[in-house]
Amino acid sequence: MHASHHKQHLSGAERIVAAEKIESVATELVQRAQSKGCPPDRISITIDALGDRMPRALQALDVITLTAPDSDSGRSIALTALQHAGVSFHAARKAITDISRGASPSGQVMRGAMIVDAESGSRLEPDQERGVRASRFDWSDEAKDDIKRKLSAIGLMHFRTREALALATKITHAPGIVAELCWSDDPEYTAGYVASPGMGYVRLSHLKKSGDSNGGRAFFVNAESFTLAEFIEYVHQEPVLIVETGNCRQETTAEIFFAGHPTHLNTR
Ligand code: WAQ
Ligand code: MG
Repeated sequence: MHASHHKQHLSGAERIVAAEKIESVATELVQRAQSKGCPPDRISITIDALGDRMPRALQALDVITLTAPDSDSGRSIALTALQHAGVSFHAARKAITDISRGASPSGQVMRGAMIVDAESGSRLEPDQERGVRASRFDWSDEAKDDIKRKLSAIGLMHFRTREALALATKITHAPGIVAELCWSDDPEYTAGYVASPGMGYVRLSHLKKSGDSNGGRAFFVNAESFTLAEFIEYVHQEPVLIVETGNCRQETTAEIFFAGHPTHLNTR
């Protein structure tokens, strides 16, 4: 589902469901599109048959929250986390700046994600206005119940966390991926995350100030180990069903967390 107002992205959501659930899920998605503060003037729902393409079964990333009481501390920890994941200081800082300004060339929120060279910081997505949209991912019914329970136990009840964790899990399995950075474009939702195959889903409760309607996503890639076409095909087309959950740990400090991840910091 994708909802917009005057061609500006408002909200979107992705599902993988059994054929007999199509009607009820489509209704859910329309309700979702209309629940935004700003009423959309366009809601599109695209329904694709997966045919005999069996979804890839994945386990969700481990989840941890690092203490970040304001957006400055959150962004500074995100910068460190990205460097731990192998993103250069320059590329990480540039992506944070791009998202905070509205990453499309016209300075608006993108509907999809930037693809960023983890070393040089160059933008690689073919359409910088729109970005690339991850699609075709969802939780299995059992894993969804299980993750709701595990996230609730650490105080995380919002559907956004669950959906972002699903997206991040798909993306960390993409060919050539190094890390992902995200924060919401919802002005009231200040939380975001850095995710990588080695670190899991590292959540920060503040990556922007309340009231700020800029948000976005960056997929950092190692340009030597991947072809753009293969990466985009995976992001758009590969169906992923998350059938197993990971660990969901209590909030801790960045110092404690990074001490347990003695990776080389990419300081370039
Ligand atoms: N694929 C690629 N990029 C996307 C997609 C997608 N399917 N959906 C959204 N984006 C981009 C787009 O630029 C949005 O502006 C931006 O990401 C943020 O999207 O643990 O709600 O749907 O509680 O606003 C982070 C969760 C919430 C933190 C993320 O993102 C937590 C969120 P939103
Ligand atoms: Mg949004």
